[in-house]
Amino acid sequence: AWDDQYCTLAREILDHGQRVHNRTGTDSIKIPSWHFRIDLKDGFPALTTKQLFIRQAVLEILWIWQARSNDVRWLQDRNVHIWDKWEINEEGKWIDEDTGKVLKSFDPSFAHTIGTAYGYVMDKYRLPQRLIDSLRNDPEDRRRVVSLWQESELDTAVLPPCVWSTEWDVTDGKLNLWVHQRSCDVPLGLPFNVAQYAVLLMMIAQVTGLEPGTMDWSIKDAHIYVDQVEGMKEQLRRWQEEEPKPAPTLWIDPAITEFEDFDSSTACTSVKLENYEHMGKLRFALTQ
Ligand code: UFP
Repeated sequence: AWDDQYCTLAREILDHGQRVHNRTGTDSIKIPSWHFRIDLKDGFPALTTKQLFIRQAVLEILWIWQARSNDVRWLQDRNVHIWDKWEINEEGKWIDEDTGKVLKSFDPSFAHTIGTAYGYVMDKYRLPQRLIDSLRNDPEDRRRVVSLWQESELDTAVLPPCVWSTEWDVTDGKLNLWVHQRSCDVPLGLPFNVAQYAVLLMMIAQVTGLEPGTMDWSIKDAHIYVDQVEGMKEQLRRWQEEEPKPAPTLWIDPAITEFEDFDSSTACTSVKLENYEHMGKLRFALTQ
């Protein structure tokens, strides 16, 4: 189960990780790399040892892949505030929330965006359309790499992409995905990232007439920030001591045949997490 894979990684970091400094000023405990595989036939990967807020995760992936936007107001308009700390201000500055110091300067035309990252790159290189065209017209293709890591865009981005590339193949009518994450906040980022790419895999499979298959996930620098350790220990306690919950399923509106038609309004009505039992919320610090 996904909770087992997830908690095994967290256990490994706490037991064998190294405490290190990093640019955020909050130390992390890290391991160099990790890999797991999720088969969508085993249910939807929403953690049950902690409540997942799927609406925000789905809207973020639609912001990047469907709206192909870098504008943080798009998310704020839908009551999603996960990118607020990285929003470039009116003067073109990205500001440290605690000290008020300028962390990076941009052309003021980038106001209210995250610079040339994520949705900006998706749009500039027309990556989603190329992927869908290839899946529909050339299922045997072995060149389906979608890379957000574009060297020439990095200097003008607030943050280089964390989940930075995906590879897609079709085997026996199934769409399989490989995700590369260069840096992984295991308590906050990973449950969110896994769920949103699972949703994306199911959406892309539906509009290309394929079955969702497996999702491989490879991580460099898997870490837990030191101010997240207590929360993580509580989650591991739930995993070991409480009765496991069954994996939920994800309903996707079967009438939708084009990726553009998935609902990206605040209500996010095209997908619904069903039979989701979980052990309740856990709060973790979000490091800027
Ligand atoms: N991070 C994730 N997933 C994401 C995202 C950020 O885990 O989707 F956008 C975390 C990883 C790291 C921090 O803790 O955000 C990015 O910092 P850095 O660029 O120094 O790796």
